Amino acid sequence: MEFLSRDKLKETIEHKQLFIDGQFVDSASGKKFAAFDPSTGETIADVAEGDERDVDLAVQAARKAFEEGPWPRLAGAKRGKILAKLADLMEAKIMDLSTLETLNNGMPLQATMFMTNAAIDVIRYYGGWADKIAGKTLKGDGDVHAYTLYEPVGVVGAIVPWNFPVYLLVCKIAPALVCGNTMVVKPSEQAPLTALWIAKLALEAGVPAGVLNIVPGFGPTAGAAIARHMDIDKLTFTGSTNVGRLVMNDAASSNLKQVTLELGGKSPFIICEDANLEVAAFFSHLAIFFHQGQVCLAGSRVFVHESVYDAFIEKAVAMAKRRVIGDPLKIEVEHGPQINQAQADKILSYIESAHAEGARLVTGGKRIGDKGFYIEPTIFADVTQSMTIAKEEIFGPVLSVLKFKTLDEAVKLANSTSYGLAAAIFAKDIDTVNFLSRSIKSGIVFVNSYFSAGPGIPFGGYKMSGIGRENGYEGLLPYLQTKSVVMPLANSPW
Ligand code: TXE
Repeated sequence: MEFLSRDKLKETIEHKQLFIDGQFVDSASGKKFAAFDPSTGETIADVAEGDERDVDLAVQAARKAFEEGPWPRLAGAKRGKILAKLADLMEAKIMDLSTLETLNNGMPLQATMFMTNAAIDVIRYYGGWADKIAGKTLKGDGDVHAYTLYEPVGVVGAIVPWNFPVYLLVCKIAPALVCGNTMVVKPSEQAPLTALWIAKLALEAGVPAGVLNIVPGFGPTAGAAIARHMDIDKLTFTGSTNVGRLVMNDAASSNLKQVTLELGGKSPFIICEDANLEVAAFFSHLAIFFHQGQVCLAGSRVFVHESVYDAFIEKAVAMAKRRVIGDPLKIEVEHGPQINQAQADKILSYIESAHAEGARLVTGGKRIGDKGFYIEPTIFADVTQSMTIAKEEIFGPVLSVLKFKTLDEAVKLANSTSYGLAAAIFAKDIDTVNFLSRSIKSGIVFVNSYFSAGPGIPFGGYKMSGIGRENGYEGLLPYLQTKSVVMPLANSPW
């Protein structure tokens, strides 16, 4: 497949300003920041840098659109139709959107296409809920008639990270908008470009001006302004556990806005003695190396039964060595750069710590070249629970392989982390599968598979991996207020 050169691609980037009240505008300060291409380290666009003043303008537009505009008052089916149109517009541009995403965040184009498709599925899924969001008739005490109304929460602030800028944006805007909320979104300063384009497509699809506002900028300025804003009713955040704690504090110390958090992970794979090792190695490879390990549910710890430990490592190493590394814009490439120098340095320091603490490197372990931020797919064997790489989120292509003897030991090891986002079990025995899936403390458990969720499956964290769920029916609930209406009931025949 032929693609435009990087220079030509840069020229096609249209939307670099803030998107407030249906218009692209410069920031109040007039400042700009550089968006980079992680595979070269070069600037691809100068983007308007929003701060507290811009967030305030965006909130005013969102508030007006909520209190006075048609959006929350539209029949649900109409909002659904508009979301379906947005999905169609994104689908028509899927190649261009995915290319821009890859240019700005280094995710291999084959993975980006998959994720953009997944994002479109999420929009269609939530569009389908539009005319089905309804309360219940309730049984009160005595002669009482009561029912619940589901109402939109109001103005939603969303803070989005860089690893899946389109997909994670959509996991927030699709459910929030379908419920009738209005929004102020801050994309990551590392990868702000696709969010601006989607805002434009949303306007074209019929989302009224002021309903979806996008303010690119930095965390401590624009991000904190959203978390602290007194007129934002709800905050939804995806990012690091540390910043999750900060924004929750900000939400609490300002107006106690409701908070949903999707944070880090250290997801375990448990590979039992009766597992199909080919299948286990395939999914483990995908789970740790997809997007260079920059995935909240990366399968970064693999616990393998001692009887199949060596055989698993042999397969895992062979697959890692075959991985095609290179320019993420080339469709055959599976492994691109890390997002930036800071993340690459952090990953390399984890690799050093693994050497120092006695883990056995079986493949990878080095930076590749000096242009862009490439790191080899890396696997450490003989990792023990006390080592730093077994405990902390690395957010890079580094797999820790540990050994277990009994299922009880596997559960104990898998659960001995402050995270609880996802897990995988590879086994054929149904009793083993049932025991493990009920014992593991995580928001999602995959059996003999991984990543195969789809928009109808709720996703979110136990423990310090987060609060609340995205996707599925549960993903709607954070964007709704439940109001109970209660009245006396006279002359009821029942
Ligand atoms: O995340 P940050 P970073 C983890 C992963 C990674 C680490 C650091 O371990 O190595 O986080 O990545 C905004 N108030 N994940 O630094 O800083 C920021 O601008 C309000 C896991 O990129 O958490 C961006 O929009 N907002 C994760 C968003 O928060 C603030 C995905 C996330 O940035 C802020 C990404 C502040 N004070 C990283 N400071 C996942 N769960 O998938 C920053 N932000």
